Amino acid sequence: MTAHSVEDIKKNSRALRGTLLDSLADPITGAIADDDQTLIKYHGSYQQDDRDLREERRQQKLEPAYQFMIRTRTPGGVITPSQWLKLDAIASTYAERGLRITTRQAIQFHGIVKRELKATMQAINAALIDTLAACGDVNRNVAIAANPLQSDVHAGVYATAAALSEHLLPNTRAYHEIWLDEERIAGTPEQDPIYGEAYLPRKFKIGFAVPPTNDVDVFAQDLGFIAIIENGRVAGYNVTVGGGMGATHGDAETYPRLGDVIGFVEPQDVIALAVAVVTTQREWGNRAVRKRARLKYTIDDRGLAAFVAEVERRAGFELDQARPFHFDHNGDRFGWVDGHRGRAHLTLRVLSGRLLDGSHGPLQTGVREIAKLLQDVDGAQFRLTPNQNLVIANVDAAHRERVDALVAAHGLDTHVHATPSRRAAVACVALPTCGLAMAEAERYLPSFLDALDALLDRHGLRDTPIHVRISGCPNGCSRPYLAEVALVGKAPGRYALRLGGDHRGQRLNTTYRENVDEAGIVEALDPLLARYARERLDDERFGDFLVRAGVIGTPRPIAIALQEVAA
Ligand code: SRM
Ligand code: SF4
Repeated sequence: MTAHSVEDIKKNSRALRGTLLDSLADPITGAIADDDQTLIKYHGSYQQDDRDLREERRQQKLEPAYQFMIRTRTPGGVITPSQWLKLDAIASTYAERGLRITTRQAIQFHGIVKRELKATMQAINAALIDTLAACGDVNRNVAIAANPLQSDVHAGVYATAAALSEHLLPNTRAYHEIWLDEERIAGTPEQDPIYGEAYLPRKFKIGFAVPPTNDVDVFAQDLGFIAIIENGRVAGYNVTVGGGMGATHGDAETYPRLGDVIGFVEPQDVIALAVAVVTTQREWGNRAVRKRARLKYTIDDRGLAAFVAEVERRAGFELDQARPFHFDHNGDRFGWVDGHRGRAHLTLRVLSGRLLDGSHGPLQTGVREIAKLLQDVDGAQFRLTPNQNLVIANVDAAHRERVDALVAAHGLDTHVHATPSRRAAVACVALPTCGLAMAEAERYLPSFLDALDALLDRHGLRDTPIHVRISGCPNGCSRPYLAEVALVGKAPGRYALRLGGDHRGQRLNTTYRENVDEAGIVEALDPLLARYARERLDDERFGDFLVRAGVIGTPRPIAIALQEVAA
């Protein structure tokens, strides 16, 4: 529990400084002061404790095993091989459990102790990557279609999105003073023209999708941009607002929501439009009730038409009519894809995004070796995907075979032999680090997938892709409400089973069983998969079948206006 309300902490923080310097210097405890626990999020870090050790330490009358998670700000998850080598060294020196690719294309380091926090931050910055605004009530890491750079289209979308990410950074030197030893300037703290002194009412997320792939789950973003490609160039973007996943079990006031398509902007208007949306949410968002403070609730409380009118007033222009688009899936495409100018891109499967040497193979070492191989190859890139996978992008012909050899030698080739469902599955971090986890997710995924594979085998569905996502609580960090089959943690070993998402990220699933263990999940899925195997239409996906067959009742409608513009 923090001593003050989040709103007070933000307002009194002196542009995110708080007493962080004192907290870090305090040798008595591995923790930082309560209010600073809120503020450090804006610097890209969370105070956590190892929950596996909680009870043991309590019995020993020791304080919890305090440690910190650090999250990078890496728009679109783009990292050079040289930067990767630095991040890899940081993981080995300061963190536990390797490098963790997140569902928003960042790297998370877990298990950093307070006395090494500053050195870790400095090492990240020495790799020319920062962590500012990776968490907190500000715009977070901008998610960008991770499709390999097949064309100049992707490069253009990336440039627009990266510029927006920079534009929406909080205006403060606090980060540089606290972590990078920049000299402190006396006097009044900086004014922030976009965020003001109280920042946003809640976190804010932006994603750029490039059809036909919806890997960023654009309808789960507070603000989404869907690239409209005409004559081989980005003509502009359809704009979506009001997506979000988080909910609380048993509280109808909170719910996942799909974004609404509200119109079209040209590329040069993206930043002005985004600033108008952000500042409208800053003024209109619910600061009294934090669990109702996301943009999705602002829109539902005020009405979409009023919200759009205010955004247009602030932007100084009207949105054009949305243009047709079509998504065919929200997953990743694995293996090699040829790009332009003789370059190729390889998407690797990384189970739950965790790159660590261990029972799944020397995965961290393998990626390190690939980074060493490619560090001098002009334009070679690593890209983290929003499904927690890794793209080795822009590989020249001379290096392809050697990349393949390293992939095979280090067990990074699961995309070759895993079932389609195993390749597409996503799980959030959950235990032992997430303070909000009610059940396992990342650590449960491998054994749940074994159970699922056995079920699929029984019904001859081994090669049929079914999108599975697990979250350890209803906050929905794996975006489970969009999956065909989702487990949402309720208690240790128990989940809400939700069914009927559409594999394109355009339809929310619904609860099928409220509170079941693995046996209950298997029992529920078994007859449905049997029916699906018998009755499905050609190429019909499991989620679509469940809706057509009336198994899961009427799902929430797909996003307003999507019906009219989806091609
Ligand atoms: Fe998340 C909070 C992990 C993507 C919705 N999320 C957390 C915290 C920081 C727990 C906490 O507040 O103490 C988790 C840290 C766990 C740990 O030990 O590392 C956490 N969220 C993650 C990551 C690492 C999940 C993953 O396995 O990859 C993702 C990091 C993204 C990033 O790089 O920025 C992550 N979180 C998401 C997403 C998906 C997305 O953004 O596309 C969502 C759903 C979309 C949304 O925001 O609506 C999401 N996280 C939440 C929420 C619920 C917010 C809400 O509106 O109710 C919380 C809790 C909160 O904010 O109070 C939360
Ligand atoms: Fe933690 Fe819940 Fe997010 Fe999973 S969904 S990382 S358990 S907050």
